[in-house]
Amino acid sequence: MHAEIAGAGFAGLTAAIALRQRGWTVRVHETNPELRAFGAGIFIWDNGLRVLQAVGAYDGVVNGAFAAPGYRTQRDGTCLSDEKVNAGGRYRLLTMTRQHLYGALLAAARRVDIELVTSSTAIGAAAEGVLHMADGRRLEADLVVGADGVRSAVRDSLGLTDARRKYLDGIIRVLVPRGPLKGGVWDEVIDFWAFTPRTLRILYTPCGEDELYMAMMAPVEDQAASSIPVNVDVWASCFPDLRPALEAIGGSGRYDVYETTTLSRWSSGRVAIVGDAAHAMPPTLAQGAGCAMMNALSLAVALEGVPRQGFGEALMAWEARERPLTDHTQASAAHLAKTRELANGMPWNDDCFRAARHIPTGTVAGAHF
Ligand code: FAD
Ligand code: 5PR
Repeated sequence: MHAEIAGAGFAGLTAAIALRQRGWTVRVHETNPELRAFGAGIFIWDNGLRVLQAVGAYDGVVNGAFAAPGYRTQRDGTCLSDEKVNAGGRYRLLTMTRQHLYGALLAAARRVDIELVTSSTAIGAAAEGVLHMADGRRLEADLVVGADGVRSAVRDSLGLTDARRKYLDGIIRVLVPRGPLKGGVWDEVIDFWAFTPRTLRILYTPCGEDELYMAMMAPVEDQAASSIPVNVDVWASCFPDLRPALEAIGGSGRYDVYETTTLSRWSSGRVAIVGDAAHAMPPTLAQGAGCAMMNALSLAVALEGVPRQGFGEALMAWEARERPLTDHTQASAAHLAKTRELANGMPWNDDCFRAARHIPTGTVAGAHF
């Protein structure tokens, strides 16, 4: 069996490895001239870690990622929740730079002989198993995977998009040196909210020995706080302890808005859509990549032992089995984004953590967890 995959992000690489592990030949097309991740840091919960283990990327991820001892929410200086995570806690949560996660997945992909082509852009697909490329090529495959992100060309060419939504809140994400912010509470993930003197939020996330990821949320109407370069005095007026980190930002940073996508169906004939292309969600539960990797692995599992002519049906069974959890996670994340409920503390309940607690298809319960 042969697969052509559009997009070498977290979803595309995971699908590629999982298919290759099951005997497929796989080619992945990445539109960028380089194989690399964009953006600052990322959270990976238990479910994502299990998938990384199943595709052989776990050791590479653990080595160099950060295991915070706790996850705290603080509002106007008052601690509202402080949950132990990792050792002694109920959940495992590794934080890392996006480039670190990407590097570990890429190394795992290279170990299993996957063809990775850069500067190769998909423009669409056909249900009978064809990936159409920008250079005019028509690539036939037993399976085509659209893992080409929130603006997926593969998805749009098949008319699968049901709804897309952009949110009003946006966020500046930066990576800076930790500097003096180390030890004790500074080793925890801290969700700092301030409502006085103005409404701002910084999700403070150590990502390694010396890397700090900050997700800085400002209402769109607060132009002084949402502009780039970051206005250190404005942000330090709410978070004086973070001044050294704020000063280290310099001219870097980017303001991004949240987007969601839902599809009428995750597949059409021999074409499957995975990751943000299928189910982009607000980052409030930190499960976008987690769900992307789960669905990429379960896609490969769903086709195991299935004869070529049975793929259409197998892909519908895959969606029926896997989609309810993703839909639930996306809806919960959207609710949290809309209500700003996280300002009252992280809801450490089974409803919000259903995805984190899930044993993904294709992974082994127990293992290192
Ligand atoms: P992408 O990462 O977008 O990868 C798609 C790839 O396809 C890219 O390499 C792109 O260049 C390529 N491509 C695009 N178009 C084409 C084309 N036409 N042809 C070929 N290649 C193409 N998730 C978490 O799990 N934890 C977090 O902590 C977390 N934090 C987040 C914070 C923010 C602010 C945001 C916005 C998201 C966050 N997410 C998080 C979500 C996570 O980033 C995404 O869900 C994840 O990156 C999706 O992976 P993907 O491979 O589907 O898409
Ligand atoms: N969690 C994470 C995150 O990056 C953000 C949020 C929650 C890991 C924002 O970037 O609530 O917006 C959030």
